Amino acid sequence: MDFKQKLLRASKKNNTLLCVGLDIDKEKLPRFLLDRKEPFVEFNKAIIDATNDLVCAYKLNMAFYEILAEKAYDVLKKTIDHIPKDIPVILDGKRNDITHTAEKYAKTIFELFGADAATVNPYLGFDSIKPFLEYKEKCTFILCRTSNPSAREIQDLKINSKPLYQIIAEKVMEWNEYNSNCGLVVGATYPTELKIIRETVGEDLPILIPGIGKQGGSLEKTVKNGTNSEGELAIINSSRSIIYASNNENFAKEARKKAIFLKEEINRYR
Ligand code: NUP
Repeated sequence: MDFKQKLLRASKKNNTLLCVGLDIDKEKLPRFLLDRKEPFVEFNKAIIDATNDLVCAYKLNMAFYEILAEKAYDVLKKTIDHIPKDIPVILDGKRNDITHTAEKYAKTIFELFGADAATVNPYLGFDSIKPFLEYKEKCTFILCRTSNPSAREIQDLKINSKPLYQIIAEKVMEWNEYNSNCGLVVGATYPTELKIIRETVGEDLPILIPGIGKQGGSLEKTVKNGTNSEGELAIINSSRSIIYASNNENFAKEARKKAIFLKEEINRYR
């Protein structure tokens, strides 16, 4: 089963477009967990157990793991191993390079960690992304319009009167013919651009959409502009507002409540 099939199955089974972001952070973790032997693994397992019937995917940003130094890969691997096998895992590293280096990044993400999807940067062009696309059953999400305030600085630059982010979307459609395993990353904080991008790429491309919750993206516009005509293939990520809903003993229960709320809000607009 390839990524898109796995995503659509999980999404249908749980009736959801919600992706929970497991961005662990010592500063935000419930204090009482810090005395435990494996606080981060324990935290992630509790969040996964409390939310896996509400999500279509989990996303782990590598930054929050690598900062754990020698424990990083252990926590990352144990977390991924705990995620039910029918739910896709996106490893968000935005890392690619010249071909022979990119091959190592792709191998680490897809083989060592067994993730179902990765995020990469389009700036280096096709040969930096091709090693990821060689994994035919996996998905490679290419940054198109990021959610941060300075995104306009580069991504709105016009070439022959077309903004760069739109050119990237068109380019990815060319790259995608290789194996049909590309997706795009588009921030919820830019709903107008999200609409243009969905129109540009059509019905079949999954779009990973971070930026709701703490970053302030509109949920209604995200759903309406980011899904295809069947209300599918938008993966709407929320990290901090779900996993840090509470930092008490009841943190997992509160995360579940927040995830239910977001899942239902999203479904209202589908
Ligand atoms: O454009 C992007 N914006 C963004 O926030 C691309 C991303 N990959 N992200 C990531 O999504 C970000 O690094 C973090 O892991 C997550 C958003 O987290 P939160 O704002 O929901 O807490």
